[in-house]
Amino acid sequence: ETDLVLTDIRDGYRVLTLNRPDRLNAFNADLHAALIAALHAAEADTSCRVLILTGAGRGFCAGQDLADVAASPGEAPDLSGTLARHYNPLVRKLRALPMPVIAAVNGVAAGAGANIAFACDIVLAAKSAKFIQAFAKLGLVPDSGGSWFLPRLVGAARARGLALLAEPVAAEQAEAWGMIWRAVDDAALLAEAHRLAAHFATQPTAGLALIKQALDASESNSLDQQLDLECELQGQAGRTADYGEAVAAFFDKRPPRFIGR
Ligand code: T3D
Repeated sequence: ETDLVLTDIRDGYRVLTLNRPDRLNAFNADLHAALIAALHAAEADTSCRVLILTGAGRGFCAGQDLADVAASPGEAPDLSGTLARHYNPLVRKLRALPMPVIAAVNGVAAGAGANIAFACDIVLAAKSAKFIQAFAKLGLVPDSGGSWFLPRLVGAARARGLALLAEPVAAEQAEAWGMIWRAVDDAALLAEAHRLAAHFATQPTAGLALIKQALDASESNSLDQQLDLECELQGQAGRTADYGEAVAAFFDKRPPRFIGR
């Protein structure tokens, strides 16, 4: 059987490729299990300081595999169970990983597939890629964090339009709306993702992980709480070897050599 998630180990980072191309990399339980295992393996590898998440074939991810639902007609599907067992732990893991995660959206990202991209730290998309909040068309609710990410990324008016109309948004529109970091030419997508990953792999990883934490917490903190959190996180950042190295390199007038801790 083919690997549902391909792992390509590079110098300082890993590329994880969702690999069910004939279904546009739609999620079934096996793909979920393979992806979460690949994320745990990446986290356990201390030499891995960045992840790229992309899709095999012409799609990034078409969300939930609807064939799974069609397979048991007449039976009420336990969607809460699927979210609780699979999608929610996946989104939580992506947010909590102590390293930058780059989504390289190579083609259509629909339903949970779109929202899993938004859970990543930097979203690059091929210009031919589209983002679709497909849920409304199925009578479902944006999940995998979609109802949380959308208003924060694009504002209330656009979030409502996207969620209720379920119309595709092209990559360049997504960039213009601030939904993603950048839309790039199709042929340049992977090269750009590798360039960014190679850059991050030389950066102060522990500090980057603290930045992720600070930005996530800011979504629900008051300014007062956030100032306290910045105090605490900056204390931790200041104790990393990389901060010492950055200051030493500054005065030596040389580029820093970060070890990620
Ligand atoms: O279950 C729960 O717990 C709830 C969780 C829900 C999370 C969700 O993600 S709900 C949203 C589910 N996803 C969708 O509704 C998207 C369905 N797919 C589409 O609308 C279209 O496929 C796309 C717009 C994504 C792409 O369109 P197009 O024309 O480029 O490709 P296609 O021909 O529709 O798809 C190619 C093949 O992939 C096709 O198979 P075939 O005919 O070649 O054998 C198609 O059936 C298959 N495919 C695409 N998406 C899915 C899928 N198969 C199963 N599940 C899919 N989601």
